[in-house]
Amino acid sequence: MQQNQTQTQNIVILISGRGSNMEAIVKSWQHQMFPQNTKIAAVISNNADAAGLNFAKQHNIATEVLSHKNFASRQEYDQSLIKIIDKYTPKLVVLAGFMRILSPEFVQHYQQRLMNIHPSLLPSLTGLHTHKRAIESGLKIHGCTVHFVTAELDAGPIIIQGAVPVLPNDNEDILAARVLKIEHKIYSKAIQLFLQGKINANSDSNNQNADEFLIAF
Ligand code: NHR
Ligand code: GAR
Repeated sequence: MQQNQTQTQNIVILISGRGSNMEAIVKSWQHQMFPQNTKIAAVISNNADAAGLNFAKQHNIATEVLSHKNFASRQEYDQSLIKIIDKYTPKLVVLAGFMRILSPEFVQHYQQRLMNIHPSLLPSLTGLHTHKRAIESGLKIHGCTVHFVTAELDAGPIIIQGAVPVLPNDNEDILAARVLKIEHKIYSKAIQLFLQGKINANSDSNNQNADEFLIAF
């Protein structure tokens, strides 16, 4: 037990592009928002051109690229991805703008320790192009959700949500930027709660932290 408490809690972050959520998490780590024994062990991308890889390198975080284009099936890709991720013995795997749907086998392997951020107030607006759809459907409130990942897309247990208004002159980009600012806050908060042992993927007791679970701006 003693050993468990002092053992490093490794985080592996998966990205596909810009990586601004990953940056926000790295900055939170540098500002010691997470328990002392936390380490951001690696940033992994399916896309060699992901801008976020440069930021990770500059911060001396290990980076890896595994392109899905070289694989015949999703299952084979996911098995190779698992091998790379597991080199870093993660306590938590974080999807931060990772744009590949993950197979049930992958999700099972990281059961209870796989998180995603989705740019909508789930269960509304699952899938892609959420900001456009929020505007088109006339929503007045929109936002983002951190959830544990299950095999069913965007349907795993919700950890924390942040809400923003949709304003009359919004377009997709303006709204996306307003939501993104909140994403950067709630993702670190969710990771903090998890690494502090305050939440898990199958507990109603998550609600005991309810005041920390909804952030509105
Ligand atoms: N995997 C599972 N099993 N469950 C979830 O909830 C997942 C997931 C993988 C990624 C992030 C996600 C989101 O929050 C996520 C959640 C990509 C797609 C997608 O359609 C959908 C949802 C999410 C990420 N991807 C296409 C694909 O064929 C590729 C699109 C592209 O390359 O631009 O994988 O919304
Ligand atoms: C974020 O808005 C994230 O919520 C969204 O992509 C953006 C990635 O930005 N994720 C999805 O749409 C998942 N389907 P980032 O690379 O700057 O973190």
